[in-house]
Amino acid sequence: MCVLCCVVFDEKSVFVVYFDDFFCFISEMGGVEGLKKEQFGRRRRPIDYLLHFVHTSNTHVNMERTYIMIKPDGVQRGLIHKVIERFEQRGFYLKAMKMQMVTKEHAEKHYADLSSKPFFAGLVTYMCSGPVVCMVWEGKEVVKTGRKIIGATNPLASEPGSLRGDFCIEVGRNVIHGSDAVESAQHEIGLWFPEGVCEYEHALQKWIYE
Ligand code: DAT
Ligand code: MG
Repeated sequence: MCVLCCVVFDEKSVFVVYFDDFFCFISEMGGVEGLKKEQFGRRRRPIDYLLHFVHTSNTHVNMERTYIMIKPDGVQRGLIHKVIERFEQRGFYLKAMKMQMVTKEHAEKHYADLSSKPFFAGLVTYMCSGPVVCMVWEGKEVVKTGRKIIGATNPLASEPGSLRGDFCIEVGRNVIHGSDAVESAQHEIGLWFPEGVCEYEHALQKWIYE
């Protein structure tokens, strides 16, 4: 077996491609899960697989991930499907999802940057008042676009057509959370999904991205 090439997508993702007459292996180096290996049969030439991998890779340079959370009021009001629909129909990929109760400590960590605000205690109580639905969505500029889909913090200032603009009135019952920057998204995804997200091939990639 010999090394075909080494592809560096960003500082977190280095892929080494090995091949021989029979198989092509893609090894992800430095990932938390260790070696990720995929095996392909005789009929697929390694170079075809490499091109396919580059085109469909979820570590494509323009791809981002954001942390989206349906808050307890959104869950109780039956708005889970509305949130998923808006992100899914736009062409973003769902990478992780779970429902859970939130502990006070976890809510305080999530909103740590707001700890000095007078509404902080009420915000934490609200976040712990029922289950939330936690999600990771992926796509080109999904952080910024996700914020547009969600709308302004104060629902009364949110445009109709945004989730907050369509489904709520009060800032303290604004249905949904979305990361506000790529860095905060990375931090929040780590906080809510320490187990990692679901890595899979996106069948519609070439119909959504050129
Ligand atoms: P966003 O959720 O749009 O990112 P944020 O991060 O500034 O807004 O605040 C987090 C949450 O805190 C927000 O969704 C609702 C609550 N909040 C913000 N400002 C508030 C205020 N002035 N009074 C009451 N709750 C507020
Ligand atoms: Mg925020």
